[in-house]
Amino acid sequence: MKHIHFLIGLILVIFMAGCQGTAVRVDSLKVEMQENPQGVSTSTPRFSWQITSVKPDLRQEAYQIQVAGSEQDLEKGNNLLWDSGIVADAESILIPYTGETLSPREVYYWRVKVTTNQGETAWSKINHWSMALPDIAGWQAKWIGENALSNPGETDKGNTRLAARYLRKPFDSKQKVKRAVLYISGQGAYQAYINGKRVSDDVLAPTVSWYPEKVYYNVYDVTSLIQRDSNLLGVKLGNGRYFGMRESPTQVFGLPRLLAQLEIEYSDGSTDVIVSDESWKVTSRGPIIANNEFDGEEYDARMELPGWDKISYDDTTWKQVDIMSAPGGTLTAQPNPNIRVQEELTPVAITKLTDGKFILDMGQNMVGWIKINRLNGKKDQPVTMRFAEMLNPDGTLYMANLRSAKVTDIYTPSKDGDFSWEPSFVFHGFRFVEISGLDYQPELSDFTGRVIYDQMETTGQFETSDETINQIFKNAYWGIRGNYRGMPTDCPQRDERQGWLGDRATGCFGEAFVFDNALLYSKWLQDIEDSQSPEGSISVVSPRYWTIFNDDVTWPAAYFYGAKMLWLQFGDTEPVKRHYPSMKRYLERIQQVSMQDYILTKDTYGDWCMPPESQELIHSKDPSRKTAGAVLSTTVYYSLLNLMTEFAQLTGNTKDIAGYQELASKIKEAYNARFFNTDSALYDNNTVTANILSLRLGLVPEGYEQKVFDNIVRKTEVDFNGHVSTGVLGIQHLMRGLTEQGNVDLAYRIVTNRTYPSWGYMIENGATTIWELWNGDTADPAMNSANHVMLLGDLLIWFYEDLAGIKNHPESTAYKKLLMEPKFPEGLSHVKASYKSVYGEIKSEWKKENGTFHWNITIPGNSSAIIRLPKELNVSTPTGKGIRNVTETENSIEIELGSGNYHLTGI
Ligand code: RAM
Repeated sequence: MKHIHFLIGLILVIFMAGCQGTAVRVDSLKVEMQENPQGVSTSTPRFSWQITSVKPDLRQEAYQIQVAGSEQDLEKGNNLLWDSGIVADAESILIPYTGETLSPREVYYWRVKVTTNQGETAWSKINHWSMALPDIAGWQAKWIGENALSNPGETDKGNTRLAARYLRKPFDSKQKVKRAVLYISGQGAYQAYINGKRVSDDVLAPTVSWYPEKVYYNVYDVTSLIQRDSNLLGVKLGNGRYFGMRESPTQVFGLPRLLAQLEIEYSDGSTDVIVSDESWKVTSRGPIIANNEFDGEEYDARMELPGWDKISYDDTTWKQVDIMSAPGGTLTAQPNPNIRVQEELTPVAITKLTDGKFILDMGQNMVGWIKINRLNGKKDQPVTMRFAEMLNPDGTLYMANLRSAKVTDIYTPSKDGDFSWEPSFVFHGFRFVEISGLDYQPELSDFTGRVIYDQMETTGQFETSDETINQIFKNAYWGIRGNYRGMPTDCPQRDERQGWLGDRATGCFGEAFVFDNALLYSKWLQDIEDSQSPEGSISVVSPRYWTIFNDDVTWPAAYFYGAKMLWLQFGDTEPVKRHYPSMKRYLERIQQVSMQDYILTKDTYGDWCMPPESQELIHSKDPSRKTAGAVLSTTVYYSLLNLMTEFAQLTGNTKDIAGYQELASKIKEAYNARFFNTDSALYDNNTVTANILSLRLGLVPEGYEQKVFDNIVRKTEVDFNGHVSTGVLGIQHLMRGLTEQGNVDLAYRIVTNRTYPSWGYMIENGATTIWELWNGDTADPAMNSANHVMLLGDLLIWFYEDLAGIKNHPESTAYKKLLMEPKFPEGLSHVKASYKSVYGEIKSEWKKENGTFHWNITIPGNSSAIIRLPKELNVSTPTGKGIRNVTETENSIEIELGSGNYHLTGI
């Protein structure tokens, strides 16, 4: 763009879509960031809403929230528990409740009304939420299960093996039910039924946790499932992470167990409580004879228990349940939504192998499982499915990178004829499925790929004129959602699947443009705190199913960066407040054990997964490519001190600030004395990572920035021929770093490369997700997943902030105010992006076409934007509604826009 001189005439078009009247509306009502949530545990739930108008420049000036115990009361304004009154405030997200004390279990109704610069809204529709049980006093239920390994082959050693438990409890409902609520936790995972119907579509519930500290339970309104007189509550219990997949290093906490409390309120005001206790029956001799997240599920239809989940079933052969010990952690209402089936795929091809097996191709590396819609089985002849991400050259499954994970689902028919089936307690990461045990060629429609991840909205779309970028975005999209399972995991396929911190340190920001991941990440930060050692060490895998206290810095940084992301992206300051003390403890611990002469010495993983010198290696052995651990630890620790300064300000811990700043400046001085070569303006051995971390994290002495940057560019262009040379650490800063110092063209070259090493090279080699290694096609399979997201670094942030110009203004959080300053790399002619922020959907689409420039922008209600374009474009001064201000500086023109739709044209 800088090469083309546009004369931009700015035409403002306000799309008066459906231009009936001038009504201002308030909608998208949320409590604790969810619509009508059940089981809220905070005593001060926070309210959010969005406002819209057909006219531009909509601003909230005041709001009024009302809360009552019933819809009728709220409508009439009677017995209000909270009437905020008219509060003169522009804020429309996360406003905390300050009314009368809320009671556990109760349902509350709320509405909001807003005064804007365009007039008042009507009262919003009425939404509701329910409160959780009181922590301990609320529970009368006991943990129950079957406290034995009672089937052949079962073991809690090595590769664990255990059948699912089936539990049942008949109960009567004497009257007409007004409200029935099920509070339930089944560890590791449960599926609950009332009278044969699932209580929800959630799968693999509840969310994972560090059980010795925290145990989550779910809350479901089951009123409609209860029938008059006799009822049956049935629960299937799987192993999940509680009865872990491996005895070591993954932990086995104990045998599965259930806690359930069904509270019924009748129309006459009387109540009943059905709880898990010794009156329940259990069997582990059901059809799910094994379920293990790494190894798969085995289903023996000959052992089916037809009707076990209905009242009429005869359970005389079942045992009385055992009372089990509590897992230990605090019982807490789950704050984040559970996993669900979020999409379905039909396979694209079936091939027959010479040995009679079939290979299904899903056309996409996905995470979930295969649902068999209809297959013709033979009695006693198992149908076996194995899962893999890639194929060998001979068309068989490539299983070498799965390590000890057996990834095998088996269904054994009880009779000849059609059957359908899907597993209950496992998932796989796969594109290809090998099917054996069939005597005929099945059809594509016999199978459905069920794609699973945490229930959340897709918030971002992104498309450009460049096909490589588009496919990278698509691969990222599949990779990110494929690795959300109550925690962000490293990978979904091999015998690992852990919440590795380092993989998400910066990635979490980019992900937050594409997915509404706020509740997932705030829950994961709690897992990190729950996994912290008494000394303050952070486990680089959290929840610490693998306990690894390295006392290094680069992986634990995700704890701090994640909290900052939630604040910046969603406006949620709670995580910073909640975790401030434990973050501080960690920083102190690191000073004690790792800091020598103001250099942080401990580091475990280096610049993990940088491209090695030879393509079959996993890690480079060449010292000139490796960045010193102390460089990584020290620069990142320095960034944490600066973050803590911001956090201290936010949380009122201002007395800590001087200490952080003093330490930071000593570290900067020591670091530069030790690693900075002032003559050549390079750090240590001059890796791109060493230089870019120093530059972006603010350690470069004033005046040397350009020279350090020049070294980065030279190294990238000359030594690596315009390719990436960094691993997981450097890549967190590379794209933004190159761009903010003025070389967006080099960033663009890196992202559009199709040769090694690059994201495009992965695509060139058939990737439909992002690889763990730049050389994932040639490296040792010992650590080579085809579905990791850590190498995305800051790429998605760059897509949104720099290519689309969707960026927070430095003074703003949650995009209340944007600074839209798209960059125009040579060769890119079109970018179309959208992001559903907490205030509403932001859109940016620009196009360069035959010498003209077009930019469509949408700014949601109650937010605003400053757009900044280079002066050389000769932008003419715009006028019109929604334009708040125009400023010209020496090099740029800045236009301040209120909410609305705008079309800019340059000629
Ligand atoms: C691998 C994981 C993860 C990484 C660690 C250090 O085993 O897959 O991606 O964070 O190592």
